[in-house]
Amino acid sequence: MATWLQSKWRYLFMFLGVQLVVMALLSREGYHKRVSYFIRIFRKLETTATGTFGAGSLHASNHTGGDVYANLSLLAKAHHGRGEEMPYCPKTSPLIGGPIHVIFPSGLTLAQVVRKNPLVVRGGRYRPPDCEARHRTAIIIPHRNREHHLKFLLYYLHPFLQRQQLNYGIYVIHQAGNYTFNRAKLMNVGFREAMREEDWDCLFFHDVDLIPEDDRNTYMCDANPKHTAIAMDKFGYKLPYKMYFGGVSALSPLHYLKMNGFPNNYWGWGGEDDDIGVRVSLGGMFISRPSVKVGRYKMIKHKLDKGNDVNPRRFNMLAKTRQTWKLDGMNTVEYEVLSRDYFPLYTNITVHIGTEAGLHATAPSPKSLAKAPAKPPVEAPAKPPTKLQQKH
Ligand code: UDH
Ligand code: NGS
Repeated sequence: MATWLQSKWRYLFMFLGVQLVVMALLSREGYHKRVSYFIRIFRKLETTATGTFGAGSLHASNHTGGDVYANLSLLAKAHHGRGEEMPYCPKTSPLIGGPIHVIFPSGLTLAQVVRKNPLVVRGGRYRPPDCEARHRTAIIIPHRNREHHLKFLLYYLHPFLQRQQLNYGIYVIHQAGNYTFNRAKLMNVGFREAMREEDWDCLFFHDVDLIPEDDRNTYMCDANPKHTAIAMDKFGYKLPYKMYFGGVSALSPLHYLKMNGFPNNYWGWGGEDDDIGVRVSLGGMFISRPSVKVGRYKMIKHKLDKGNDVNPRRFNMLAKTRQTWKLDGMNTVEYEVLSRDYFPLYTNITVHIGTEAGLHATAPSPKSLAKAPAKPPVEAPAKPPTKLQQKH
């Protein structure tokens, strides 16, 4: 009995000893990490509760990704002044961090975004302070009445592009007036106006409500036109259909001209992105895409805008892209720039783009436009799946 008791105590002591050693190791290695883990959880709760970007939460990150501003404060310190002798930036930026934590709290102001981006200069331009960028990218954003979305996009996009060590500029192409919105025509305007200012080697056509969630999704052009918004949260982070070309795409000036730019005649919602996708192949090119792991975007939820009703003619128009792409596009775009403002975070170009009837003619009656030919489309090159068609 005594021997049994002795061995029982021995095992108990051994067990306690092991526990002590484990605890000692844990507190040496992991104490700091564990404390900051709990602080992060605490901060996340705080952010959700207050719904604002508080001083702490701006730096918070969690398992869904890191803080898009992490590392960037080092850049300001590394500023050498722009001498002739700057080396090229490395082929892969050392600032890239992978997944980004994206949230949309209500308290953010544009002034805060300006303060967070001290190296961005007039008109939303940036060049890496310590190396010569290998890529010059213009971001073109079609816009009307979406200031609250623009604020979030700017908050995330500026540091995202700085982490990629790009020479970049952000252009917001603002449609003047209340006539039906025309996303693709605004892109044509953006292309011409941005190229007028600088010899950009890549143009990103970017919806205002899509926030990239991984900075390995590099905003540089490929050998073929690139569609980058391939995994959006609203589509369950999957491509909704094979020919989908909406949301965000990247083309070099050469790609753009090869396909005669984008169509000018899609007024209202839908179909213009499918037309652009078809133009890529009609121009003798392919659609390139990043992997679904990095081509991830979070969409800022919203309803269909006033002045952007679903275009009832889109399927008939799409069926004719093969006949129309050379007759309508960059070679026929007509518009009038009403103002050009160099704001701290972007260049704003407000533009008059007219109506279906031309730049100065009175608008056609909505009834006459809604009339669709009785015959169904003969050829529907970029026909999306029935599920999506039925949704509209
Ligand atoms: N845009 C504006 N203002 C508008 C309309 C569109 O700025 O009034 C721009 C903006 O950049 C937007 C893009 O055009 O991100 C595309 O328009 P959208 O966001 O309305 O299109 P999306 O397909 O969303 O992303 C539509 C939501 C509901 C569609 C339901 C159709 N049945
Ligand atoms: C297709 C539209 C596209 C649109 C896509 C996603 O059906 O323009 O749905 O729409 N094509 C036509 O209507 C011909 S979404 O789910 O984002 O509203 O981009």
